[in-house]
Amino acid sequence: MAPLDLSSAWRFSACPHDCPSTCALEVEVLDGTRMGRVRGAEANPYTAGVICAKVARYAERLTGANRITEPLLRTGPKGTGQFHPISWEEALDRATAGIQHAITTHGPESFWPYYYAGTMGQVQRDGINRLRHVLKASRMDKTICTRLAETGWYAGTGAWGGPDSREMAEADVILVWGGNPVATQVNVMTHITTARKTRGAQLVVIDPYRSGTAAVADLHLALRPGTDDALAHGVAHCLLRDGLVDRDYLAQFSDFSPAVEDAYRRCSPAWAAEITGLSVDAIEALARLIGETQRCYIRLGYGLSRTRNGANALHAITCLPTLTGSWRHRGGGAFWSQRDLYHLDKTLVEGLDMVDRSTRLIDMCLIGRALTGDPEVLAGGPPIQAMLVQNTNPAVVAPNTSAVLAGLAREDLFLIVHEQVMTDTARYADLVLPATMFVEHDDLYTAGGHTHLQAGPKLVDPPGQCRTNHWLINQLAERLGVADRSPAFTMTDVELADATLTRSGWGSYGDLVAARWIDCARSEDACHFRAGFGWPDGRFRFQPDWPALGRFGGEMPTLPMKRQPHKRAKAARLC
Ligand SMILES: Nc1nc2c(c(=O)[nH]1)N[C@H]1C(S)=C(S)[C@@H](COP(=O)(O)OP(=O)(O)OC[C@H]3O[C@@H](n4cnc5c(=O)[nH]c(N)nc54)[C@H](O)[C@@H]3O)O[C@H]1N2
Ligand SMILES: Nc1nc2c(c(=O)[nH]1)N[C@H]1C(S)=C(S)[C@@H](COP(=O)(O)OP(=O)(O)OC[C@H]3O[C@@H](n4cnc5c(=O)[nH]c(N)nc54)[C@H](O)[C@@H]3O)O[C@H]1N2
Ligand code: SF4
Ligand SMILES: [Mo]
Repeated sequence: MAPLDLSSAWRFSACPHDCPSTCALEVEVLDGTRMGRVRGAEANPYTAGVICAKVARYAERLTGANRITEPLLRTGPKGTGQFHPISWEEALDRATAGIQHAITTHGPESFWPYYYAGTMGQVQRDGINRLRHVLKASRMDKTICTRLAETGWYAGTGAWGGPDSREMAEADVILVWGGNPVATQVNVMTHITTARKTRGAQLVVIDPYRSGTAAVADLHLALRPGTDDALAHGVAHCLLRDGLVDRDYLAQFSDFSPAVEDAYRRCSPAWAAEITGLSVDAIEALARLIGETQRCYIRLGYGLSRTRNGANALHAITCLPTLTGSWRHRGGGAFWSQRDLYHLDKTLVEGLDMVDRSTRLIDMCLIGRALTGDPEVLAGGPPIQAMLVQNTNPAVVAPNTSAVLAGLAREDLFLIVHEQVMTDTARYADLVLPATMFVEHDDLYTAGGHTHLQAGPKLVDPPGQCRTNHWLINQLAERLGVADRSPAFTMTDVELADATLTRSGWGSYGDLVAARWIDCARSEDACHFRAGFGWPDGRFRFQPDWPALGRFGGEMPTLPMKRQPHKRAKAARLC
């Protein structure tokens, strides 16, 4: 890779958004100080020069009227957004006093640091956990986006990787199942378009809704929401009935058994049609397409995480390439995320050596019930009295909005929101603190949708008094008297990025900035599970050990056809 050309107005970065594409970016820096245009890196084989419209116009976000550029103190009732500016010194004093008061009066678990993935930067996103763990504050179960999908994927494969997403360009059939990449990760469409142009590949979309992706597909199967497991079982039935399965592959690489086969025998296309609302013909046609195409690439989306039945559905879908043996073919198999390629040692960033598992764990999706004092969610512990929110906007994105808003409006809750813009959540804060945007700080980025580890160096100075997440966490640690508990509390963000990379065997941060990215892809054999799946015996699990995968695993079906009970909301909350 060519070294960084400092004379150029075009510099390099990575998109920080919670989007599996994690695009390699080229950012124009005007006069050495201002952000100009943004474009996708042509040289990155996944980004391939394409980015979405919103990030192409990012400079507007940096300088938008909604940008917060100074610390703000609440002056009116909660939620009304009335604030007046204060100095950082006063803001830090007040933040420290508010957290300290909660800890003194109700114990450390009454402080609940709350975050998500507004930035996907490994240093800026996850450092809040370092403060949490050193204080023994309440822990947070990260359930809002991927939990069901990840559990369902892992249940069968025992691994977090899968066939390289660039191979979509070499597939003959691409099934986009529970995703809408036209809107949510445009780069998937780049590689699908290549396959369609060069190989005449067919695009099939399985989605209850006629999404933008469904609208451009060759075939759209609009099943009822939450019925994907039944569709997959119906397809499996046809594959077995019509001799389209690879018996040798099943024997060598899975736990396939007469009991599983017998269960599939009861999942006729008529049975699946009744549940999914699709026609028997459509299910039969899908089965033929999957059974007769070696290079059938199933791109799984996060939409399957949006239903109670999501983990079960995702697992049922991954059974299909196992039945046909298509996992082993280039351009074949199924793919959800490459998340485990990067093996980053996050001990320093997250304070993993300070975790106390006896501290209370609260499900982030239940923030409404937690803040309104539900004893079950509070697990018999103290009420939440203080929160620090970074990288998320729960007033809008968390379920049970009315309870969330009632909780955020509590007069006795001390709420600190560190934000780039005035969000609905920030409007409820006692203190709003101004945060940097990605080109204003240094960070490291891994990708779920592809295989590159990237650097995102600081390119311009932040406006006003915006400060990084890392800086704020370290300032609070110092004032709360715990900064001596981890070296990370006194490192700069560059030092922490550097130490994290070096400890993980990826070289220095400076090297990564110069190289722009490292392609961490595994060998083709490994990502196609050609020597076996992730479990110790190398066999894909048609019958997962659900209880070993999470708290509610005992309620999951043990055989195809026994569908997950829909009335039990808890059953879906695994892990
Ligand atoms: N109704 C509905 N609700 C949903 C979903 C849905 O589809 N519909 N999707 C769900 C899913 S999948 C997810 S992942 C969640 C996402 O929900 P959120 O995590 O809330 O989503 P984002 O908008 O990505 O990020 C939130 C905030 O982070 C801030 N931010 C970005 N970078 C930084 C930074 O460096 N520092 C600080 N301090 N702040 C920063 C942004 O300004 C933004 O306001 O929503 C979930 N909720
Ligand atoms: N522009 C934009 N891009 C984004 C985001 C954003 O806010 N805006 N958010 C980012 C985040 S945090 C995430 S997690 C990803 C999510 O991106 P995707 O993986 O595309 O997931 P979703 O958009 O949640 O849902 C995709 C599709 O799943 C369908 N779906 C819902 N229920 C079911 C079901 O039961 N079965 C099936 N088969 N389909 C179902 C929905 O109709 C939807 O069209 O996008 C990221 N990209
Ligand atoms: S497609 Fe996703 S990763 Fe790429 S620029 Fe847009 S938000 Fe960022
Ligand atoms: Mo998400």
